[in-house]
Order: sequence, then C-alpha cells, then structure tokens
Amino acid sequence: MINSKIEEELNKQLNREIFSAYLYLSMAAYFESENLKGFAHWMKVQSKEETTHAMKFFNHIIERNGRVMLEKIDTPKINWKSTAEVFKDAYEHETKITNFIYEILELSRKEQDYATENFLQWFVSEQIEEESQTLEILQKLDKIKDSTGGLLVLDHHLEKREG
Ligand code: OFO
Repeated sequence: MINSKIEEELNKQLNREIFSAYLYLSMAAYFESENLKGFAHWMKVQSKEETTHAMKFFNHIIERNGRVMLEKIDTPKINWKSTAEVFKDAYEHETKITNFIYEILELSRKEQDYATENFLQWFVSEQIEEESQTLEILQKLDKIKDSTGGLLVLDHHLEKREG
C-alpha cells in the first residue's frame, strides 16, 4: 500500500507523462503543417511512448493499492519559430521530467517505499535516453543551420524511427 504523499506525487507524474504525450503530438502537428513528414513521424512515435510511460505510473499506483486520480491536461504550445526551437523545447522538457523523477525517487527513499524506488529506476535509465536523443537531434539541427538540403536529409532519416 502506498502512502498518500507518494500516491499524490505518482499521480502528478502520471499527469506530466500524459502532458508529454500531448506536447509531442502538438509538435507532430506543427511538423505536419510544415510538411516535414519525418519529423512529424518521430514526434508521433515519441507521443505514443509517453502514453506507455503514463500507463506504467497508472499500473504501479493500482498494483500498490492506490487510487489513480486523473487531472486536467494543460494546453501545449502549438507554434514554434523553427525546427531547432522545437527540439530545444523537447530537450528542456525532458530535463525537467528527469528532475521530477529524481524528486519522487528521493521522496520514496525518505518514506522507505522501496517498491516505488525500484519502480522508478526504470525511469532513471529511460530519462538518459530521452535527454540524449532530443539533444542529439538539436545538435544536428545546430550544424544544419539554414541548409534546406540538410533539413530534408534529417527529415528522411527521422522517418525511419520505429515505434
Ligand atoms: Fe516520459 O519521458 Fe519524456 O517526457
């Protein structure tokens, strides 16, 4: 059984993961409007992945005999000035998510909730990938700068991401 403090924090993180899915879907919609199909595909895959993260929190709360309490989802940003700005936002978003995971991990240690501590270890590893993949694309975009050719090559490459 989880205590109420942990239950509350896990529910907040569930909401953040759903917001992440929503944010990446909004980024996919932006790329569709720019006719960058590969970037849009990459973001759709990412959005689905975030839904699986949310469900991990959902299932963990239930398995620990807690109560899932869904909350309102914030409206995501819908427009960006450039492709690089989208990935800058994505990278910064992931670093914030990492910090939230660390905070909940810290709380679970303090509350001696070892099951939640163990559960969160998966997210500690996952966040390394989440940060590095967005940063890698951001760094490529920095190199590409204003080259349309370079952008289209990267767009083609991102279309191959598997879901
Ligand atoms: Fe769920 O990792 Fe991204 O936000």
